[in-house]
Amino acid sequence: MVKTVIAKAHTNIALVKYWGKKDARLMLPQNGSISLTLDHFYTQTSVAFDPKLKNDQIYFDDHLIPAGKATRMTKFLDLIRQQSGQTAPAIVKTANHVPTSAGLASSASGFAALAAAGSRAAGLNLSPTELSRLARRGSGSATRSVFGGFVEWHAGHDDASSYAEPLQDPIDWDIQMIAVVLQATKKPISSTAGMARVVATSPYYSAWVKTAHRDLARMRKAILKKDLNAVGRIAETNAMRMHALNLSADPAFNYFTPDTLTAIKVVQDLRANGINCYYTLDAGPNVKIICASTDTAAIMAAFKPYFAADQLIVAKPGPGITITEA
Ligand code: 2P0
Repeated sequence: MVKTVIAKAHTNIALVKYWGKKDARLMLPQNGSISLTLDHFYTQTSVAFDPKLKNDQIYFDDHLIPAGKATRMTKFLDLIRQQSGQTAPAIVKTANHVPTSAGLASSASGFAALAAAGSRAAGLNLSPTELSRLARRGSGSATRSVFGGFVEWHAGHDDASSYAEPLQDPIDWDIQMIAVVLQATKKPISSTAGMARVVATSPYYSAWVKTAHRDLARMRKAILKKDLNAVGRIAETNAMRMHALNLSADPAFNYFTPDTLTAIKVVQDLRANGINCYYTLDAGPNVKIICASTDTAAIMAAFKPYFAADQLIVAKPGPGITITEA
């Protein structure tokens, strides 16, 4: 009988970023990273291996993706088949639960959900660490989406040693993110290609790796002390250093839009006025504000002259992956 397995994985936002690989095949990062898993944005994916199928069939939001347009996912299914001995093609149905056109749909939640549903459907019963290692082969940031709360991905030096584990979950103190969703423009360069260019051409890359190690140690302490200001300060500086790498690449690139800079300025002004909030940015124009829930109203009010209310989405810390068999 064909077994269908459904997995739900939440996206995560890095507070100390992953930006560069030392092994592209094994997806080993140059440095470790720390993230916060969010409750608001997630991917739900079902997988069934069925010998009656001729090829893998992949549906995104009920639309069948034409063969050849989902090679990253079919290659990942090949990896699951290789690990499990399963030989049948798979039917995959996946849906991203993010606000329409938020641009926050992420390979992190996507590959974490596919790893969990796919491995179980293929007959594997992986431990959380093994699942994190498998998700890593799909997309680096997916390594962390296996877990909830604050999560650290240990860079490691080979396939066995590069995995994530929870740093703090559940989180019993007041920290959240507000995503500022900006007009989507065409991404100048994918994350995968952007980070590869940076590693190959930025003269500052070795300084990044050095400061990232320092940031990891400081971030672990800040999380342990439940110190919002320290978490925010370290995350903000780390994010801007990541973007400085992009500006220092050859050829240079960046993910900012004019609205990105407006949102950053609003956060800086709020802070100058005594509201403890900080920003971080990933490989896109959206700004994520790190703050306490008690400051939500003040932050919303400050953004109101510049952005519509529906461009601001409050996200709380979210849970780790869940797997169910249909
Ligand atoms: C992160 N980002 O740590 C960093 C910060 C974006 C900025 O991981 O090539 O989709 O699939 O491993 O994970 C986005 O890149 O790249 C990312 P691949 P991924 O969250």
